[in-house]
Amino acid sequence: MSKFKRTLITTALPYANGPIHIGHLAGVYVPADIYARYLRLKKEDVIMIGGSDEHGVPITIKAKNEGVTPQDIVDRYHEIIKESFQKLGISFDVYSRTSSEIHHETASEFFRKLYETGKLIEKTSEQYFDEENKQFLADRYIIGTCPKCGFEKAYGDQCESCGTSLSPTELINPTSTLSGNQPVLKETKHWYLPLDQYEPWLREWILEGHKEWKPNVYGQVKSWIDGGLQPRAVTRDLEWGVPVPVEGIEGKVLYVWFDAPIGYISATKELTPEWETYWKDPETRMLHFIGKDNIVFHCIIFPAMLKAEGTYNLPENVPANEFLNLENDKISTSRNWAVWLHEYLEEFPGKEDVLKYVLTANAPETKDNDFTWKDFQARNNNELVAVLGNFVNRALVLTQKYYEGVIPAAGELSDFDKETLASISTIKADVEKSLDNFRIREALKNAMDLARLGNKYLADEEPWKVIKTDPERVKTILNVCLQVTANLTICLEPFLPFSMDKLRGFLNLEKMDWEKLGDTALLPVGHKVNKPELLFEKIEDSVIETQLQKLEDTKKANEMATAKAAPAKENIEFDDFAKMDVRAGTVIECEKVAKTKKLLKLTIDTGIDKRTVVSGIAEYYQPEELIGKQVSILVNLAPKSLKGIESQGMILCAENADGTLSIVSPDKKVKNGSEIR
Ligand code: B3M
Ligand code: ZN
Repeated sequence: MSKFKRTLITTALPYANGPIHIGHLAGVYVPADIYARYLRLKKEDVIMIGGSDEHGVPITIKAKNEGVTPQDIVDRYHEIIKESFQKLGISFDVYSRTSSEIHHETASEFFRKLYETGKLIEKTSEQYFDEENKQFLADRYIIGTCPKCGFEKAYGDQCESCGTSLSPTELINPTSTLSGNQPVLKETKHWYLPLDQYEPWLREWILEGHKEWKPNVYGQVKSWIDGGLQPRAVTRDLEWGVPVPVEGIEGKVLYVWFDAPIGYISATKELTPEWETYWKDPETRMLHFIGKDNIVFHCIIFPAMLKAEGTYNLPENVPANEFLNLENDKISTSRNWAVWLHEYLEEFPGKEDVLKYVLTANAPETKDNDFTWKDFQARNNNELVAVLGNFVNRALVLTQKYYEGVIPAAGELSDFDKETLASISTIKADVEKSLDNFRIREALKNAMDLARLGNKYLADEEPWKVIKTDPERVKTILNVCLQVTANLTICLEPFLPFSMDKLRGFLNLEKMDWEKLGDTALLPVGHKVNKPELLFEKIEDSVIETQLQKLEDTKKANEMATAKAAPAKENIEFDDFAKMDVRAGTVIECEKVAKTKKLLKLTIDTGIDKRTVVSGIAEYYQPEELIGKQVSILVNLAPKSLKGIESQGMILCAENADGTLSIVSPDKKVKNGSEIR
């Protein structure tokens, strides 16, 4: 690890205003976890930091909407998030939270130091104020028309329709979401970090000094710097957050993006009294694992804060990922378009590693990527089950069958045996190279090559055939297979920790260090292995269909929520309306029309007569449930033949926003034939 003695891994602190979804996992926590596990396996000094980001305006808005306190909101989600991470096996050394006392102290102290050493600029500016509620409005509390695209509900900081970032004074017709009134501009004092002053230093440190950073990260940083940096306010007029620690200042808190990254420091303090070694010793290497929307904060603003403070290390690398989409659509909390971790854990018990595997195999490392349930199923069935599981299972079952589970001694090795065993070290080097360069997806592929190698070796050697002609040779074949299997428990440990634990159980083997990977005598002759179970299970189509149906339902619900009623038709006279003869009638017979999906044939007692009507409601009603039901029927509609049946009237239905039909019935039972008008 060259000039470094230890590694501090930070993972973006998720906002505690909603649960974790696969986008968070693929972007940040799964790759960070793999990397941390890898370093631990190499016996390096590493800690992995996590925690909930519990400040910020969206949390206060959610609290207001639910009529609870912001603390209630963050208490709720912090627990959900923490528990789901733990169940997935994300191996934080500490999972802290920014509403904690230690964090408030740490963040205040950090601010005070910048304030006292003159690193902040004090500036008074005009900001929107809600006179009814007597408070300054956070950007998110102001909506108005976007000056770029005309969308009427753009926020003070961003238009969600066209994506432009805005400042509140750019909005046309600004409105306070608290009172619904037009806010007024009023003077307020804030503290700013003069980012412009750090520009030359940032250029040198990153643009010159860190050309090795991922192109997506480097490119974004460069365009921010080239665009010109402006002083950035680090305080806000709000109640919820870390109070500004300046005498006589009230009703102001630290900007959430000022306090949140300091949360990494607070969490380290919570973890260990040695926290300063991890933050200040130049022999510590700091890595920030984040998603691409956090790049500017971790590569420009937080480093400028650290530089201003003066005693801290700077990040050595920021391996940020791009975004993961879900079934070709952007993951969105507000539209509920996501696979939620806590739901996955309930619906797929024992399949924690499968999710991590798929998210890694398909990680959005260099570009946005798409998660689909079909791909999830295919990767499980064709890779984890058919390659890894299959190889391991055959090797172990044959060992039981031929040698009662005792590792046989190898005879003389063939060239192919030697080549196979030698490949383990090559694969080890490949995995290391990929991981060392944060190419986690490639590293997983390299590691799986070992399973592919074993599987191919077994298929080529066919011990189940050789046993009939040359039983001595089979001992060698299985010894080779078992050594490969034992090596797999090391090679795949960072990626599939639960499964490798299980596999070590089958092999009756202790956990081994990375250093052992490549050793071709991990299982001594005479060692007894246990009876194996299946390492992975096939995922059936029906399971995937259930998930797709769930997403389909979400889509429908979203369409319903956003659907607008059609505008009213042109006016008519009462006489026009009176031409329609609508009556209450009762269904006395009902059946499906053969060879159609949509049609029902009904016999209706209209009070005038008993007549046949064909109606397109078969997808929404079972014939049995309609018998005896009173409906509204248009009785003077000219008869029409449908599928050879004459339909004498029409049953009135309300068409829902999603196109489904609902029969309109008299609210109380009335005499058949009653006129409806
Ligand atoms: N809470 C933003 C996010 O979840 C944020 C990260 C803070 S890291 C210090 O995108
Ligand atoms: Zn817009």
